[in-house]
Amino acid sequence: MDEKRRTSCTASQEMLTRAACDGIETAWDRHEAMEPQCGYGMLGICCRICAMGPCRINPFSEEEGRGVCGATADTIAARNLVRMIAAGAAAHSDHGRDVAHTLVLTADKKSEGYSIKDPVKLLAVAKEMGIKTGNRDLNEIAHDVGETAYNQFGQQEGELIFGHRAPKKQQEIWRKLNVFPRGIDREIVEVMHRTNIGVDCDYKNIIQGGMRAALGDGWGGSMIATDLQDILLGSPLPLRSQVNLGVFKDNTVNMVVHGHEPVLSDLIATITREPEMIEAAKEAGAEGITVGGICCTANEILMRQGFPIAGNFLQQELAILTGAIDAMVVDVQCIMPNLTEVSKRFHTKVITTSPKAKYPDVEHIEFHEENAYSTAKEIVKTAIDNFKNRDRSRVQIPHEKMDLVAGFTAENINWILGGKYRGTYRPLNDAIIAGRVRGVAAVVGCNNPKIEHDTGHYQLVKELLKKDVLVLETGCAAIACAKCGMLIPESIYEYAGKGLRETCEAVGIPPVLHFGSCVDISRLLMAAVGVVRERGCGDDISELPLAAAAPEWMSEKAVSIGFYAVASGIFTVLGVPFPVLGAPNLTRYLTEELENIVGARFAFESDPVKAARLMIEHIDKKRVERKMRPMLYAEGEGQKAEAKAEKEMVTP
Ligand code: SF4
Ligand code: MSK
Repeated sequence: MDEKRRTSCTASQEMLTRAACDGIETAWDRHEAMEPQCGYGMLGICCRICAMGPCRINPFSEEEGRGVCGATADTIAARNLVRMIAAGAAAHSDHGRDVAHTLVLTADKKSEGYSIKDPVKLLAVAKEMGIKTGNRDLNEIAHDVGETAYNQFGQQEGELIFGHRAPKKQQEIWRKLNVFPRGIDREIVEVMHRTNIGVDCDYKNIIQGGMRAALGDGWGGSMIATDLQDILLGSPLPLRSQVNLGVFKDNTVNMVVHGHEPVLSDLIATITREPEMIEAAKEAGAEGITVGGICCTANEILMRQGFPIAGNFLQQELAILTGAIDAMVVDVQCIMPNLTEVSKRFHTKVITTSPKAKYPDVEHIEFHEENAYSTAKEIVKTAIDNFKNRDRSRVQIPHEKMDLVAGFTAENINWILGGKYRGTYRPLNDAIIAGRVRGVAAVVGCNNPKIEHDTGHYQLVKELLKKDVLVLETGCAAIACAKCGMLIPESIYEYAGKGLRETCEAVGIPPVLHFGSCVDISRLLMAAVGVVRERGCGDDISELPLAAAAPEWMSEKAVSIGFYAVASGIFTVLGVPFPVLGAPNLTRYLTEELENIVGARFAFESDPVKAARLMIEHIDKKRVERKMRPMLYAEGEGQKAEAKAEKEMVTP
């Protein structure tokens, strides 16, 4: 086994070596053991939707293959794909629903430990929802906002409120295509219905249904999650913190919070700073409490409170391998079942908290808003109590940790760009139009052992920065680039082309902006809306010099995100192809024809540098279409930056 081919993160390499020595299996081992993976599955041409199957289509046959019912490869692959959208949209949206529930309980004074932390955003969202504000009590308004958001899930007819935030031109496209989501749950249910045996078998129509469900995620469930979390937990502001496994200390109680929903982890993190808990940790022989996050729960508590990040998706097992984790508290999504097995080899307590996600033989401390503070305290105490069981001779914490700046939002970037008294995207639009900044890229998504860990993100972003593209990130992509030192303002000297460097220097921002968790991709949509509204770069999102990528995606949620991005007009490159390549017409539809329908399409490219070039080509095409100036500085300027970066930078 060569750890260096598995990950470019040296902290992870160290833990993989340890795992190999101790005979502990990780996702990489299991992925290798799984090879060769099922070709039918990868091509998307197996179907087990009904009991006449499973059916599979021979991709090498000259004749068109059909399942027992007569379904073709295009029908089968399209059905499989949109079922992935439905599952992904359901996950994001259920997250949003839970936050709406917490907001209502808080407004009704039935929750413990929460309050309205951002009244300004509350009033803004209330106004958008048509809720009276005036002299009304904030809690009354919050109740109505929570209820209105709640009702968006079950709405049967009409259009989702936040869909009206999209540029008018895009909304018109959605109406014409009949993909403007009516209600969040309704579109998910309809996808499940349409993909039953013997319902929808026109792959284009199946994709239309999937797109509608995905838009209900991006402009519905995810956006509700983001906005209501800001109201409840506070809107982020830029802050500095640290990232990678080296954030843990051998003399503190170490807790990992992992998953996606921050309502509990935000409280847990807050409580670890309370004097009573610090005292309890000291009594247990520790010098304090360290909380490090994994996956998007990490991004949430980083964005709002500055808690450090321990790692991204593929580092969850590795965190336990440090031997220094006293408790790993998980909520929902992206939690590997194998954590239980790794934890058995150390003293680490894995604690599940959601009634929706239990693991066999794992301690379950169930979270309910009504006693959230008490539950959070109980969990912190459990971690403190477990500190005494740590075997110090087995502690091996990698040294690697890196500074990062996070906390950007569509709202605060407005003020950062425009200045204290004039919130505006004008300086960004002007920099794009003048050819200082080539365009903007959104780089998001997971890790996947099929792609060298973090390298997909790092190489792609490095190429974009060199060519003066401003990068906005969320999720595990942001964590990967943060570990490489790209999320600090100083990184402009190592990575950015001259025009981008000048722009970031003038404003004082890093060239890669951390916009939060996966549901916060809704913030990226709103940033794109901000650029459209500022005028000059395009009249809808599809006209902007903007592209997106998910170089290492793995989750069904990423399929939903990809579809709402494309349906919103954003060209999207995927490092791992959708499982559709066995369906030629569907593949052509997704990667070519969609552009003439919604203004954007997908591309599949596993080489991150080639993927970045596809994005740059797209951005350049949009610049030409808008008759923008050629780039201000010759290519050579950026190349010099890259040479310098390669000489000086050691990838952590
Ligand atoms: Fe086979 Fe058709 Fe049933 Fe799918 S729906 S398993 S293709 S018979
Ligand atoms: S956590 S969905 S692995 S980005 Fe949002 Fe990371 Fe992907 Fe989970």
